Formats: sequence, structure tokens, C-alpha cells
Amino acid sequence: MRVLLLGGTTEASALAVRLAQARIDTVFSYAGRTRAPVLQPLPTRIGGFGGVQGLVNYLKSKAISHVIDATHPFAAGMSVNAFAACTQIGTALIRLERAPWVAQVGDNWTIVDQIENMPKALPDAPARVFLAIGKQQIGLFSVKPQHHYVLRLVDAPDAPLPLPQTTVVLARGPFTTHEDTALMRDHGITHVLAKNAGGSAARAKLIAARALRLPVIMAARPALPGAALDSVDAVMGWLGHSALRGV
Ligand code: 3Y8
Ligand code: NAP
Repeated sequence: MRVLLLGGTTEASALAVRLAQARIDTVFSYAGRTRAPVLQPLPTRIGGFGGVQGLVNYLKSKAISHVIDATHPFAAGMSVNAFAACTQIGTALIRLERAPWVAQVGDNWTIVDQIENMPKALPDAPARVFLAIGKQQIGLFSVKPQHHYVLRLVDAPDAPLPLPQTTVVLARGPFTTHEDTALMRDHGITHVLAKNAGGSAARAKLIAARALRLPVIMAARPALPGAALDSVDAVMGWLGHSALRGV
């Protein structure tokens, strides 16, 4: 058995520990989005594969028997490519996906079907927006330059930001409710924008928004192909099960 673990989430890091402990021959993979990703207890590769064909070539050249897609629910490109490549050459594939967040009593959510529709959900009157969706989609908000955006990023921007009024907060997460409540108070936030990532590491901003009675604009997840399991234990069982079948 040789496993390729597509990582970049808290669950992927937890799974990496279990696979290392079980001495299962595994390669951990990062896209190379951040300057200094968290070190993993597994041999690690960093960077894209070069599309579906690049991934097919990688799977064949490394004799990968199982792929675990533990990427983020919004890393749709990687998940779609993994499904296409594994289907093409018959490699076993499972997605490790955490449950989405669900609005609780006291929440004031506006759900938009995709990130591209978040700007139009903002008011026209100037607001102070906590934009906690990373940096890849900041440009979408240039249609509403009247707002002041507080951006939480993993790395300092390496180019000028496409928005006139911004405050950058550098942090990697996981975040705490105390930190996120203080951040929203200190910056006079009036609106919180989030992707429905699920999991525990980024949930604090939703709890803080509820406590401060702030509206949340929540982007729903893209639909992804293939079978998914919702826990590290379930994926370890899937691997063990596959091993028993001699896949
Ligand atoms: C490069 C690896 C671990 C994984 C930790 C999780 C938790 C902290 C919360 C907010 C939301 C956001 C963002 C976020 C979180 C975890 C997890 C998660 C959200 C790292 C990491 C990589 C990335 C890529 C980065 C994106 C960005 C998204 C910041 C490492 C830290 C906003 C997603 O600067 C950039 O280009 C950043 C890009 C993709 C979304 C975007 O579109 O900008 N994640 N995040 C992975 C790679 O190279 O393959 O640096 O160590 C991983 C984590 N980020 O091991 O504990 O599991 O979700 N990541 C979102 O959820 O909206 C922050 O601020 O409240
Ligand atoms: P994406 O848009 O789905 O993928 C774009 C391309 O990046 C992929 O086609 C692939 O390039 C490469 N890639 C993505 N994940 C990879 C991985 N784990 N290993 C190797 N190559 C990878 O990806 P994304 O949304 O930018 O996410 C990039 C990374 O950040 C992923 O590891 C993801 O888990 C992590 N992350 C993303 C978010 C988010 O909000 N999107 C949040 C937290 C963590 P090729 O086509 O060249 O193979």
C-alpha cells in the first residue's frame, strides 16, 4: 500500500499523525500556497502536479495505490482533478470532508451560493467588513470600494491589494473566540464574511459574530465528486478495509 495524502487542513494534519504512527507508506502533499506550511510527520512534496495528466503521471511513477483527498472543501480544483485522475487509472480515492457549519439560534446569516456572489450581499452604505476568506478572492470586492475591509491573511501580501481601504491582520489559525471577538470589537466590524469551511479551527469568528450580534455572509460550498468520509477514524478504517481486500 502506498498513500498520497492531499493536505492543507487540520484534518489532513491529524490524519498524517495517524498514518505515520501506523507506519503506512504515505506522501503528504501541499499546493505551496503559503511561505512556511506546518511541518508534517511524513515525507512531504510541495507544489501542483500539473493538472489531471500531471497527477496521473505522478500516481503511476510513484505506484500510489490509495489517494486521500483531505483538502479544504473550497479546494474544488484539486478535488475535481483527483477524482478525474483516480477514475482514469483505477486508483482508490476517498475524500475526508468535515461537516458544514449550520446556523444556530441567535445567528444572522445570509447564505450565498458561491463566493462570487458575496460582494452583492454587502450593503451600499459604507461598512466595516471582516473578510476572513483568505487572499485568493479579495479582488471580487473591488466592486464595493466604499467599505473598509479587515483582511486576515496567512502571509503578508506580496502585491498591492485591489481594495482602497484595508487593514491586514496576519494569522494562520486555529483561532479562538476570545481573539476573534476582540478583533471584531477593536476594528468596529459591522459585517463578517466567511466560507462554509466547517471544522473547528475557523469557527471562532461565527461564535464571535453571534455574541456581538453581527450579520454573517456565508458562502456555501461547491459540490464535489466522489465518496467522502467525515472523520480521520473512518478514513483509517477505509484504508484498513482496502488493505484487507488486497487492493
Ligand atoms: C497552504 C498550510 C493545519 C491546517 C490549518 C482548516 C484550518 C487553519 C482556517 C479565517 C479563515 C482560509 C485560509 C484558513 C484556515 C486552517 C488550516 C485553515 C482560512 C493553511 C495552509 C495553507 C493554507 C492555504 C490558505 C488559502 C486560504 C485559506 C487562509 C500551512 C494555513 C481563509 C480558508 O495566502 C494564501 O494564498 C492563502 C490561501 C488557500 C484561502 C484563500 O483562498 O486565500 N487557506 N492554509 C496549503 C497548501 O499549500 O497546500 O500554511 O500550514 C492551512 C489551514 N488554513 O495543518 O493545521 O483546516 O481549515 N485558511 C477558509 O476557511 O475560509 C482562514 O481567517 O477565519
Ligand atoms: P484549488 O484551487 O482546489 O487547486 C488549484 C490547484 O492547486 C490544483 O489544481 C493543484 O495544481 C494545486 N493544489 C491544490 N491543493 C494541492 C495539494 N494539496 N497538493 C498539491 N497541489 C495542490 O486549491 P486551493 O483552494 O488554492 O487550496 C490550496 C491548498 O490550500 C490546498 O492544500 C487546500 O487544502 C489548502 N486550503 C485551501 C483553503 C481554501 O479556502 N481554498 C482553505 C484552507 C486550506 P495542479 O493542477 O498543478 O495539480
